[in-house]
Amino acid sequence: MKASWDIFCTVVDNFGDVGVTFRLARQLVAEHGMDVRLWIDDLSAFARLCPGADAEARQQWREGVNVCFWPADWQPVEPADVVIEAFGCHLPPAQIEAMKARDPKPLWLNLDYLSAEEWVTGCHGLPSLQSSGIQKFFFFPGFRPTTGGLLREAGLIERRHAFEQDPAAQQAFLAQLGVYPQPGAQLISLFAYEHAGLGSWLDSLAQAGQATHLLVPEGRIIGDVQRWLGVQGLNAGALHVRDNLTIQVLPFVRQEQYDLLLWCCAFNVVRGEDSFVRAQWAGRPFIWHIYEQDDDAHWAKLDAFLELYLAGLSEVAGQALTQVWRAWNAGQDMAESWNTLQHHRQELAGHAERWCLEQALQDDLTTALVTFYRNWI
Ligand code: TRH
Repeated sequence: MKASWDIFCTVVDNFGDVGVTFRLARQLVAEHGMDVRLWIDDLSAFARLCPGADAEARQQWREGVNVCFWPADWQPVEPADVVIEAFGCHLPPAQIEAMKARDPKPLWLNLDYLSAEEWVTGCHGLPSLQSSGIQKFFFFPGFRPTTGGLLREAGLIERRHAFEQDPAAQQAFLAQLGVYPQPGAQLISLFAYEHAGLGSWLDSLAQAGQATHLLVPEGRIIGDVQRWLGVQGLNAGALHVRDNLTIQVLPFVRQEQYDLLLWCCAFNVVRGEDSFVRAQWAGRPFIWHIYEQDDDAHWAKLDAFLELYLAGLSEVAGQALTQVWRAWNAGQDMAESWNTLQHHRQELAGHAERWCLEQALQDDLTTALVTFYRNWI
């Protein structure tokens, strides 16, 4: 059943807000045949994620999605069948009036941030009556069956498995990025926020017995990398070798290519929300650099995820991973926790794949949204 969808996205900062909503919009179109308008208030973030996009256009079609600029001086438009406000962004009051006037009323959903906290299961899918007289439903992504699940495109895990079986495809992808690792070097990707202890981690990698080729997409961590290297102006393409560590800066690639990058690496450092989920679909051990919240609420989120994720790991491996994640997120020295973690890499690798397959048994978030709409009408 075809329906029209409006997704509203405010770019708070970085790429997560637009990354999640564009991924969702594309999947609604490609896999469910929906008509989707994606309203974004800052198209410059979108243009980074979607090369070729026009940061000035009021309206443009991208991968089947009608991408529209959401201006501050909003003029109401005919509302779609389903209206999603992403991450608690506030719909323009005039648009809410238009929704009120529509017959039939649209389904109004607030798509929340991802959290593994238990309270989410009790709130997922709950309605709340708004002063406009329309109900708004709260939709929570999550890791438990009683939540909305995670964004996952159809066939994603199968595509990853095929890529893993195809060294030529891996080499060709890396060559496209100008990456030619030494035989035997482990690949690690680093997409993180600023980290005061980063130098200690780079020291550990440089002094390790095994060679590491570290791939760093251009972004907020570059300043810390520069400081450690004692250089300035690191740009995409830069390559520096210190002892057993090669550091290479990569351009920001499109979302599909970022997946391939994660799949090529033995270990990934990710952040925010969307790259955090992609690292899990990559089935590799990873560090999550969580988005820091003013009231320190992120620590409860980190611990809630670890509690779920560590189930099935040996106690020592679980402790080692917890220490690495906590030290990273506190900006602390990484040497001791990282070196301890190396004893558990094999166990962590098996566990990451099992976790991925287990999570993939659940309906993906987009399917869950479509099902919610079908059950609502
Ligand atoms: O960029 P993030 O830190 O985004 C966010 C925002 O800060 C947001 O306000 C906050 O709410 C949220 O985190 C928790 O991290 P995230 O979510 O991982 O988004 C990054 C996106 O960029 C993701 O869609 C993957 C994509 N990406 C690429 O497409 N190419 C790349 O080369 C890289 C490194 C990332």
